[in-house]
Amino acid sequence: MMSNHPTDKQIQDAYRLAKERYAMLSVDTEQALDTLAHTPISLHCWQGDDVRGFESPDVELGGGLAATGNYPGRARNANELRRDLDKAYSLIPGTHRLNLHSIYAETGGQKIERNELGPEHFSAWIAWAKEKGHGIDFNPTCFSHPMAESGFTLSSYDEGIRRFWIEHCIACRKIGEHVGRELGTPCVTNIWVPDGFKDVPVDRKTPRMLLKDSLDNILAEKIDPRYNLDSVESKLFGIGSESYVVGSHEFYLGYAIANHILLCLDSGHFHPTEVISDKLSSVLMFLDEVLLHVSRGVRWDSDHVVILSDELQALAQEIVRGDFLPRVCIGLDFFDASINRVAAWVIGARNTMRALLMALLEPIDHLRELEVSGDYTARLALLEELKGLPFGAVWDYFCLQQGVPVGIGFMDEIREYEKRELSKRT
Ligand code: RNT
Ligand code: ZN
Repeated sequence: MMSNHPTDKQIQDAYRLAKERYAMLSVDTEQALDTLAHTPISLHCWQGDDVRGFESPDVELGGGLAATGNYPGRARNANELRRDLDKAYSLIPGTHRLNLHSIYAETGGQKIERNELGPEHFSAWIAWAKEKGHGIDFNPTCFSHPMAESGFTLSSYDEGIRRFWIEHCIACRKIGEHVGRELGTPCVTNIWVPDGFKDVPVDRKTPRMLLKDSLDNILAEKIDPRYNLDSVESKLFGIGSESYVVGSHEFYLGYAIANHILLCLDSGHFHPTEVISDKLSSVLMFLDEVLLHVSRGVRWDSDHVVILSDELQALAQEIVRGDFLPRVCIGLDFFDASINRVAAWVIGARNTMRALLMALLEPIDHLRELEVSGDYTARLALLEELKGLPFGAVWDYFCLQQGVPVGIGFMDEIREYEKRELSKRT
């Protein structure tokens, strides 16, 4: 009987042919794989537990976010979450980063207010990351908290509330600095706040002035960019903030440019037919670096698991064609509680890498020549032809080379892990 999975020899043979095929177009597959192997993806810890964190076992997700589904196996503590992440990383080729939220602090059962968090509350995460070779990125958590109940945090009309969240964000930057210093790779600390109105406001200006003032306070202290990089994430609307979001795209684009910080583009945070792929070459004209939250909205900012869609490919193409890889920090942001959560990470991360590989295998110089010379017929013909080239053989070989399961083989391990570990969590 034929085995379900290809043998190493089959993978190597297919790769050899694919390599020759790409070489005919002057595409160097070895170079593409080398670049891919050095491109980290920041895995968002919050897919593992439906954005709950460890502050309290009966926390309710706020900020207009929603993780729907009740698939068994959610991580209930830091050790479970790290174990799940270890499993996920072991099924994704390459070495990747971890994106942490402040609610994943380990305080030894003690209640520590968010504005009092310090690096010591993340020492286990840092030790684990050091051991496994992961960089860490960080996020203040300005939601799921009594002080965020009104729907406003950094732009609240209440000075006490504003102060609390300013202090929290300052604490987070310091944690980011510590993390970056410890791990020898800068930590991107990304600020997203849910602030906005359900119904049409009469004053769109004042909350934005307040947000700007809060950010100025948060960023007042300079931190060495070798350790911490600051980023701000915009949004169009959320549940409960359908009519107005203080931190809109224009607001943060302006803020990031004026203050030389990173802008975070989340693929789910724009109008349903608006895409972030087209924004990269514009914003990178004026910004040194951007952060991506690769996500997938379905009809709204629903944070579905990333699939190998046309838009994901367009995004990867823009990054690669523009030589932007060193200036784009790639992170994932989705939370699906209706499927195996470890598989969700693996599927989303592998798809993001597959899209990057497809982009790295383009004969970009030739395509550009066609465009510059005005031969749009040949450009279209070649672009369409490329879709049928054996990129899958190159991807399989990469997985083999990196020591992770080839193809759907990763699902065997997911099933085994579910049986051994996830199903025991009730
Ligand atoms: C919310 C933003 C934000 C969050 C995480 C949990 O709409 O996308 O990035 O998803 O901070
Ligand atoms: Zn996001």
